Amino acid sequence: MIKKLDDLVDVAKNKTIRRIAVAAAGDTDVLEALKNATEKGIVEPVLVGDESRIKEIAKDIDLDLSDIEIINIPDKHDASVEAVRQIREGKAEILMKGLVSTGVLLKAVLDKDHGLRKGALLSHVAVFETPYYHKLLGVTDAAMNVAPDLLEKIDIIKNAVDLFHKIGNPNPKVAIVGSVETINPRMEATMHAATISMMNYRKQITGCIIDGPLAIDGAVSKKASKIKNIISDVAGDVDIILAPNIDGANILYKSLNFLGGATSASLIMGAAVPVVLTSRGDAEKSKFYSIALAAAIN
Ligand code: COD
Repeated sequence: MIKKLDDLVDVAKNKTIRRIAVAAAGDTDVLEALKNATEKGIVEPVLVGDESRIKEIAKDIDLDLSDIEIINIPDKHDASVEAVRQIREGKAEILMKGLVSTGVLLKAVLDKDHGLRKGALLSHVAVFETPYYHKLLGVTDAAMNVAPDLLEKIDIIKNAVDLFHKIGNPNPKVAIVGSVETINPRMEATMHAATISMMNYRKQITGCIIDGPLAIDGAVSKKASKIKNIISDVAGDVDIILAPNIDGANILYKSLNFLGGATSASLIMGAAVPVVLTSRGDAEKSKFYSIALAAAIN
């Protein structure tokens, strides 16, 4: 089982080198992360974007472009469409977001005729390593599904569980979190949590152990769950946190990174290939680990 983000690098190194198509690649952090991943023999980039800007940055960061393909498309929308086309034509096996807004790239990915949908719901999963938690911690969905309904939450859990299976955890513990541990019919998230937990208990959702509603303290801390008298296989030992909506997940994601001393790796799951989708504020290291995660599971 993968215990640290560095382990992802070792797994990825032992696989065939993956080609990664980067949409709007003219960004210093993105090119730094790709340089690092290329030097470690994890990926082979295809850079789609503004060629003169890419060359300028490459010079600044000492990135050797002689063996790297560049497709000169300065427009960010068109660059996203082309990067997706590279995947569809089998020229690359991982897609990465560069300096383009999440919405623009995701629309290219979701395009009915020319995108990368395979029938499943697509969702974002982030995996964190923090000194304040005893193992890797998944958080979903901080970047794609804005206000998931009950069925979408089940699909979001399945995508996160699929990712954890792929990194060697055969039965991850999932906490559906909100503000309370009790069911309040006025709080829809608690009704969703109770329904999904019972579906898991009745084996309608398998491959994981789900409990909710839980508040975040009980989910991550054995001590807090004891004080609150919560009897649960998940409480204090959670692997994956499902937030009630994009705001909750995004606040948790950024709090872990900016206040919780965490480093993360994140992907969009559920598409034909993994999509590396980090936010502009993420550190280069997180972008690098996201590439390693995509290569490790692909
Ligand atoms: N999985 C699969 N299919 C989807 C999904 C999904 N998650 N979302 C939409 N679709 C399909 C729909 O069924 C439809 O067929 C088509 O795609 C278009 O759907 P719309 O009109 O609802 O979606 P869009 O194109 O307007 O927007 C989709 C986005 C993902 C861009 C949108 O949901 C969005 O903006 N999400 C938040 C992105 C964001 O701002 N993140 C910020 C944090 S970094």
